[in-house]
Amino acid sequence: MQPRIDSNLAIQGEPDEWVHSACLLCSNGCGLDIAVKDGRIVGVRGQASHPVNFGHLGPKGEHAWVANHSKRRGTTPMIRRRKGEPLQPASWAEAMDFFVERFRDAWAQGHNNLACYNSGQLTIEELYTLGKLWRGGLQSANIDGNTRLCTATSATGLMANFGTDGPVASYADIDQAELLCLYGHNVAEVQTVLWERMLASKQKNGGRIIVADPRKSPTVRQGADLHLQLAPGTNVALMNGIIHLLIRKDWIDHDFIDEHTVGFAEMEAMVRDYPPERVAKICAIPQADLETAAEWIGTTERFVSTVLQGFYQSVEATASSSLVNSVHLLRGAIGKPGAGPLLMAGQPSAMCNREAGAGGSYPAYRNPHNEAQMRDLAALWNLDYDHFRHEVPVDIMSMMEAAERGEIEFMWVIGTNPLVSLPDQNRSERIMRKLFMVVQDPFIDAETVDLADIYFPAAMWGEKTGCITNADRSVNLLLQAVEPPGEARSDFDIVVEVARRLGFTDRDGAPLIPFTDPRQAFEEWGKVSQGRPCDYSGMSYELILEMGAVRWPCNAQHPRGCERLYEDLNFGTDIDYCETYGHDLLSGAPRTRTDYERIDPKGKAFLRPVQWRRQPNPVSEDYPFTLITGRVVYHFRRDHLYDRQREQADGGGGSSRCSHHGQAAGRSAGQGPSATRGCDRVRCCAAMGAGSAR
Ligand SMILES: Nc1nc2c(c(=O)[nH]1)N[C@H]1C(S)=C(S)[C@@H](COP(=O)(O)OP(=O)(O)OC[C@H]3O[C@@H](n4cnc5c(=O)[nH]c(N)nc54)[C@H](O)[C@@H]3O)O[C@H]1N2
Ligand SMILES: Nc1nc2c(c(=O)[nH]1)N[C@H]1C(S)=C(S)[C@@H](COP(=O)(O)OP(=O)(O)OC[C@H]3O[C@@H](n4cnc5c(=O)[nH]c(N)nc54)[C@H](O)[C@@H]3O)O[C@H]1N2
Ligand code: SF4
Ligand SMILES: [Mo]
Repeated sequence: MQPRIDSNLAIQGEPDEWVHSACLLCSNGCGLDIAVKDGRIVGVRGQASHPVNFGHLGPKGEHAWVANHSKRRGTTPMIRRRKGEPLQPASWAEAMDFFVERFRDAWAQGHNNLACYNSGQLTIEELYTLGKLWRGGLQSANIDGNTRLCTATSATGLMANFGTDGPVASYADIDQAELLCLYGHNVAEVQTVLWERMLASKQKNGGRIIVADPRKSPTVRQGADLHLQLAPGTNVALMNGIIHLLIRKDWIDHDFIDEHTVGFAEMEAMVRDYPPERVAKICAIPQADLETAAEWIGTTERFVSTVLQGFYQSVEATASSSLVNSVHLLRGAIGKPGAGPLLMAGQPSAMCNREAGAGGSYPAYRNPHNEAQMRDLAALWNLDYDHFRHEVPVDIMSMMEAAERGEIEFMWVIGTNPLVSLPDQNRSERIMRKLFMVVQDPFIDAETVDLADIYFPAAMWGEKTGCITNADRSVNLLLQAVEPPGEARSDFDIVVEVARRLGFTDRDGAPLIPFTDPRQAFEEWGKVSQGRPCDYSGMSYELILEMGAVRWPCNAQHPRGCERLYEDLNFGTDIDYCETYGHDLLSGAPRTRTDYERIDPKGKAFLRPVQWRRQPNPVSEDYPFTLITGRVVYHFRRDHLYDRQREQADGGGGSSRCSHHGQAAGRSAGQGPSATRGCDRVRCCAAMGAGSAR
């Protein structure tokens, strides 16, 4: 992709300062600089040398900063002393006292009476600190991230084959690939800059693109050479059909399979049931399309497969995603330039959520069932192992069920909007209304704030410093550019303050959270992650600033980061290294260490065969539609744009101009809250790969 500096500036002339940062609106992590004038953010420009985006920005990256100026920003803490009363402004001291009082009350009923639900929107410093507070201080497993709704499958799918989480290939492989397979990934709308990079690769390499999606999405329309327009819910059948053909045509790498995998005989036996005639019927696609897909995959050396919500948010999510990994293993197309699976993240810091241990995993992909790994963590945190409670992670849906049964009373929500995004909104609302809710969000009008008993106003992007890891393991550093509005404070500062007030200490009585600024937290995280797959021990803020972004692992062996995992073909499956002992893909039953001992592949990868099952609720006369996921490129909240317009009317804003075509920014009304359009410039972007205006 050729460098090009996209920008959106609301002032004439130069700002006072350009501050190094990255876009925080999707997992692509495009590098940009924030323009600051008179202490306010007035625009952004892409970083031409950034290894992710080479200066390109999509519509969201260019326009997101407008939201910082929203009139709906929370500027003071609020508390609701009794249910039914309105939220009242409070000082930080008052709000913190109230927090600690109610936290302790709830804690008196047991450590599992509290829950923390956080986010793939926070920095790794924040997530690490929060995870340490919860897992090391309160020692509760009731902590999860909204990543659970998003790309948890990416983690489980990777663990199923490779023993640990960790996206395998990187964007550098996309540049070199001759074939890109996009499984349930509408990249043209959701990661517009990655799409430009894919199209550039296709052009340079004379490559091809296969898209598996029930819809003729913008990705299909703009770039697919083959569209597998499968019926929703048939991903497993599709993958089994592809694997069937790869084996039947002998497009597989026998030496690689023998030396580096286990499970081939079972895989071969299972996919015999998936001849193309049958699979074409199940998936409702032409048999010739399936055969073409298998042939391209079977005869192209350098190919990368991406996977996103069309697989993760469909039935049999882990199984179908794992089968994509298996295709790469069968072809020996992994761990070398231009070849590998890239199970995508979606949210900007879903990766950090998984790495740091604030979601459904322990810090640095540690296995809570492995005593040595837990001893190691206790030692790093200077906790007494004999009293270090490390229970099996609990997911948010299980926490909601526990809350429904009255077993959880206190919930701390940070950087997510569960009233809108959790499944079954009515039930979720009913449950959350019963709880003591702490909601920490930059926006006072985030729906979940309505349910808050305490509202903490959070600083947001541009107003705090910290690192964010993108979908291909590239770690960005986002520097603070401006002060947060009013009394808003960073999530980092809030979590540190909570830990101090709750008095969490290590085994020597020293504060459990000994640091007070993000850099110190980053350094501690470097030590805690050392020796694990997501090893940050060789990384520093300085290195990230120098390189633009650094891919983990970054350590003595890879002092400037690592382009792709498993180049040595040693996978993370060894019994003492793996993140999980796994589970049965059909029944979900977990495997114990004893089960694993019998199958320990000691660094070989698993091939995990799995049968396709008819989805549990197929269409019927009474229920004639299947609803599926489908994002749109224009993704702004109406009121933020409204505020901007008002600001311009007030004379505070200046004008926003298209950096390519000089068009003035506009706003289309009446498209509903999440479909307002940023500017006509977006249309120009769309023509270049940012999806099409609807
Ligand atoms: N503009 C914009 N960008 C975003 C976001 C946003 O909200 N707006 N959100 C960010 C986040 S958090 C995420 S997770 C990513 C999501 O990024 P994507 O996963 O790419 O986006 P989706 O539109 O959710 O789903 C992708 C495609 O899956 C298809 N699909 C549905 N069911 C099936 C199925 O059964 N099989 C197959 N093969 N495909 C199916 C849909 O038709 C859709 O085109 O986007 C990120 N980027
Ligand atoms: N029906 C349906 N439901 C879905 C999906 C779907 O496709 N369809 N997709 C699922 C997916 S993939 C995802 S990722 C989830 C997303 O679900 P949510 O996590 O609810 O998504 P967001 O709207 O991004 O909410 C993020 C919140 O964090 C706040 N925030 C932003 N920056 C900061 C910060 O620095 N600090 C703090 N404290 N807060 C901050 C924002 O103001 C916002 O309120 O939804 C899931 N639910
Ligand atoms: S592709 Fe993602 S990270 Fe890049 S500018 Fe767009 S929203 Fe931001
Ligand atoms: Mo997501």
